[in-house]
Amino acid sequence: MLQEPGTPRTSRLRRSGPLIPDRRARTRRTMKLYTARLAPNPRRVTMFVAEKGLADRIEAVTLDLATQTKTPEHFARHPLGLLPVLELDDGSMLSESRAICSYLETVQPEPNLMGHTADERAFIEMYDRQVEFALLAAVAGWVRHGHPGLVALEPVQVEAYAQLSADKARKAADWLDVHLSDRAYMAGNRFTIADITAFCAVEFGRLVKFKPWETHTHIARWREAVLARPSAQAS
Ligand SMILES: N[C@@H](CCC(=O)N[C@@H](CS)C(=O)NCC(=O)O)C(=O)O
Repeated sequence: MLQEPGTPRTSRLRRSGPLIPDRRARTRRTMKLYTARLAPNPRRVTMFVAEKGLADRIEAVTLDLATQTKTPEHFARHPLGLLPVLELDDGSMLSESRAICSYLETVQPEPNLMGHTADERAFIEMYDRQVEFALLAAVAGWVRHGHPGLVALEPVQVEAYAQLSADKARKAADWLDVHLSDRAYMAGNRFTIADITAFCAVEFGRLVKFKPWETHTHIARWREAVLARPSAQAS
């Protein structure tokens, strides 16, 4: 809440902590990215970090999704016990892949991955969210309910839900292929965050043998271009 200059903070606010931590009041230290192998959301951020050339400035801490995310230590970082989490240099914990990327885009504006102008920013966000909700969510449902290795995260795996998610993922791939038929990348002629989200979703599907690039030519051409980027190899 905005306050008049000089207005003291209420004791209630002081007890629960400010919504946005006062970054000036703390000492600076290296940022840490809590991440996990193979998981698509942590990979989105790892790829984003690599594209920004920030890997040397952020320490990666790899946790085991099955055994190290529902612990008191990790609940202190993320109330739902999920990954990724970026620990900022003031010690505050930022989660949600897109929020982490927005923060990093501001800290390191170039190369631009989220848009310069109002139009660019809005359309890149639109594609990023479409791909997150239509493709990544479907692939995640399919893998979590259809792959035996995910039983630690999804103790009651529902076969029907895996099938429903598989159908949705295939439909999303059909849409993606048409979408990519007249453009090099998700948002036009340059690589953006929307390509990172789409790529991480498609690659995660390999766990259930979902390989839309084998049947969809535009996805195949686009995937080759993304695979060739150092960030794809580094994540
Ligand atoms: N909306 C969150 C999703 C985070 C999420 O669901 N992460 C998964 C890995 S991809 C996770 O931590 N899963 C652990 C669990 O479900 O217990 C984001 O964008 O970061």
